[in-house]
Amino acid sequence: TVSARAASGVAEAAPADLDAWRRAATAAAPGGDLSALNRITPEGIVVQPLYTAADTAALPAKDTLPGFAPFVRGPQPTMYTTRPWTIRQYAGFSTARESNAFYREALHSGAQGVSVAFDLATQRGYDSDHARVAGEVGKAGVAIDSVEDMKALFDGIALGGTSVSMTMNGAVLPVLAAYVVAAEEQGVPQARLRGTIQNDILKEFMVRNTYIYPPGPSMRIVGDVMAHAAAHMPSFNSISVCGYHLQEAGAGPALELAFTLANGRQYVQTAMARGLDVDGFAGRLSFFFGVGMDFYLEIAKLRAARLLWCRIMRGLGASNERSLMLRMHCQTSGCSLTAQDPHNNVVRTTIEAMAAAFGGTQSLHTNALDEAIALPTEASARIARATQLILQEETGIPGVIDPWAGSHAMEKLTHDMAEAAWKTIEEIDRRGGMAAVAESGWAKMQIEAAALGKQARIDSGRDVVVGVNKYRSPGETRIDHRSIDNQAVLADQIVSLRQVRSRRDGAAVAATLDALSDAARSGEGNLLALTIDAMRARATVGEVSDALELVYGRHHADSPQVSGVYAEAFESAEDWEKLRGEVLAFETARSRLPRLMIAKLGQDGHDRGARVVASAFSDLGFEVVTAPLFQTADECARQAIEHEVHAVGISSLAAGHRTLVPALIQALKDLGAHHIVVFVGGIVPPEDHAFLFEAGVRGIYGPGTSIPSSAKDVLDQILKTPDA
Ligand code: DCA
Repeated sequence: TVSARAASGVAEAAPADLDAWRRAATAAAPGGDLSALNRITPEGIVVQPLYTAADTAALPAKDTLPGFAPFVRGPQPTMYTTRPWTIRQYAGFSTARESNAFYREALHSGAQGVSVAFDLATQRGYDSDHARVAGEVGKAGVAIDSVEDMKALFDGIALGGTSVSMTMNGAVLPVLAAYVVAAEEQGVPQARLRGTIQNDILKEFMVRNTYIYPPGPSMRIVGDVMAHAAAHMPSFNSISVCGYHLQEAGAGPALELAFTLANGRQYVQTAMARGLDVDGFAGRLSFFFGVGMDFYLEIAKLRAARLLWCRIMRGLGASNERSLMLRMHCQTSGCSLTAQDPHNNVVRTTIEAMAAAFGGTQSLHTNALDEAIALPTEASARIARATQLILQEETGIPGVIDPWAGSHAMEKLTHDMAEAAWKTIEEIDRRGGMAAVAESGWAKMQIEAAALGKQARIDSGRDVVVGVNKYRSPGETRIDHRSIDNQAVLADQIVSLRQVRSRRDGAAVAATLDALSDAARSGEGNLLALTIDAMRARATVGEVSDALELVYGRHHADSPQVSGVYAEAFESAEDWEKLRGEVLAFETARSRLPRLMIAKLGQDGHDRGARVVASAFSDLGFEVVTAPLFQTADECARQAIEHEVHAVGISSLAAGHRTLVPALIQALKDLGAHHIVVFVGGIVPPEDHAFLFEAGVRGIYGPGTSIPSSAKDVLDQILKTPDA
């Protein structure tokens, strides 16, 4: 009977009539237009309101299994059912001793691996006592000058059993060498070390800027690390090819994916060109992706990453299954966090962490809720760690492998994401390959254009950020945050550097450093092996860098500015025209346009914010000078005067502002330039605001400030200040 069939569910299972659905949905869609329900991402991926079997019927890679090529469903046959992803929180600050205490507590409370953040001085190859890094020692990471610091960093942590990841690129040689020697002195030979070194210099040229040497020598260093690890460190991942920083700098998921895979391919080609057997090293390449708020697309991206890497590696002649398998670490998105209503960040991070788990990551960092403001406190780090522990141990999520597989939407989005990324990879090939587009600045400009588009969509309210451009809280939520006394860290480092230098055999150190310079000059020998000798003899990070700089020089990048993208993507014409009018009125009153220098001080090379602001201000009609990276306060003051600017905007993301910004204001005063207005953008904790205003800063624009509102404020401040 009919009722018996309905009770057994047969009646509900009538064959799908897609046309009938289309008619019904069209009638309900705004303006009777079904396509109005599609979302087209800024990268051109169409996200439909409904997916059916018709969308997936012709897809080639939808019926695969985990642990088997092309690994869409994950690199391991059992995935999290036998071993969940590694909870690996990126951390490091102050001295090695303090970071060590933090790691030990984290490992005791559920963390399963260590991930070291180094301070900017170390990342750029300077010893802590170098004059250029005075404001930054121990600030955004831990200060490491020698093997002694590295030993203190891992004191009581058994390096044979703990997998350690190190975010190090520019100064990869002395830092990895110090790690090898510290382990050796713990009784753990290189052959037993497990872990990962970032060693991804191409993305440094594209976005993060902690390179030291020019691209050519930098790629030799990458290759030497890969070759040494392939021969002597069989369980150590010699590279972590990073998309995360590309996403943080503004790339959408398809661009992040394309550039990351193309960078990975470039490293494989570099190693192969040196005669290494691809299957001898490719199994130890690893990847690192950012996971943002676009939930379905982020899962699709991670699945597509494995699919495409398998295709790329087959194309390069790899045959070992392990070489075809992409293994990844993920980090929830730092740039999705807000300084406003910071508790909402826990929710954002949880959603992103779920996307990473559904995407099949091997290792994960979850951001702490206060990371848009400062370094995590004990309490916020604990919540971030617990977010992962809850996912692993309370939700049942790890119990089903790749649970989104077979979803029409997820399979189609995985395919579309792969296709979009592949198109960009083909474009890169037409332009001469990844090394060429990283060096020419083309890659950087693609990312910057994406960042500007995003900023304009947020500023004009098209992309919603809850608590920032919609549903703003009337009051401010203050939260505790960690602050580092960098002067105290510096004093500590100076003492330990003195001890190291006084106790070592100076002639032996000099001989190892000479050998290093010789090898750099001749192109012979392995630079990592030679650096291990130098660090064992107690050379310092700065001395090793100097020995190479002597031959290679220090790289100074010069990249062109994107223009017009912000103006084009900005939708609220009325506000825009009003502000443009004020800029022109300024020109009439002062006989020239408002001129502004956007600068970063010290070793903080995260220049996305600076470049976005520079480009957007210039679209608004300001004359904008972008200062070179890595300047001292004095150098910056001189440049500002030379360029006759009305204002200097300092972008600070690495906590150097308390030292560097007052130094700039003092330098301007000393040079008689009282009329130049100084403002600060970036990450400045609220309790530092009064200090900076007192030092003479005229505006502070934190994350979430819309560019037109900061531009208006800057203009008003300049108007209040008489010209020189
Ligand atoms: N069944 C059997 N074995 C498994 C399973 C499973 N389901 N899952 C993992 N394993 C094995 C792995 O094969 C691996 O052993 P191997 O190295 O001999 O192959 C071991 O268990 C460790 O698992 P893995 O998935 O490699 O996880 P991690 O050691 O955490 O490494 C990886 C993750 C992405 C490869 C690494 O490069 C990494 O940790 N990156 C972090 C980078 C970082 O922290 N960046 C911060 C900015």
